[in-house]
Amino acid sequence: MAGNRTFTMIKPDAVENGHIGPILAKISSAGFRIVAMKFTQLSRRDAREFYAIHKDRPFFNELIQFMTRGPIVSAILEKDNAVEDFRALIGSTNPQEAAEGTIRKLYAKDIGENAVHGSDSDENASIEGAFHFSGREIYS
Ligand code: 3AN
Repeated sequence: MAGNRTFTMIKPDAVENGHIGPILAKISSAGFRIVAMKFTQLSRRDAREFYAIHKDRPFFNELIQFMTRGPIVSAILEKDNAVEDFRALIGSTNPQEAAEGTIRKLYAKDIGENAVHGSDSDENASIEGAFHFSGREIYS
């Protein structure tokens, strides 16, 4: 059975461009409940650990530079079928391929600066949520 939580970040580009409010409104009106949230900034060490799976990809350094250049909003979201439904709400990694009305279509510039993160599996949602939040920061 699909899990009911996912993890997201509103990335530095979207924060810089004043899109926190509109993105949270889309998330809320799509039926997700926020169970943890913080405004924070990733250190280089945090970002390298969070994105360790991409460490051999050619865009890794660019990704770390981007994700640490300013503040982000990180959150854990709850909804039935959360991971899949949230991936649908944000759209394809490359905003040019994202469906109309998706968060990336509306707010992302390109495949690197793509406004939001969404976990790609229940297992990663759990790992990523625990990376950003301690137990007492998560509403239960
Ligand atoms: P998603 O965020 O849609 O799950 P992943 O996991 O393939 O996509 O990539 C993680 C992050 O790495 C992306 N959100 C994006 O910021 C960055 N990224 C992915 N592909 C590229 C690329 N070709 N060039 C630059 N950055 C990339």
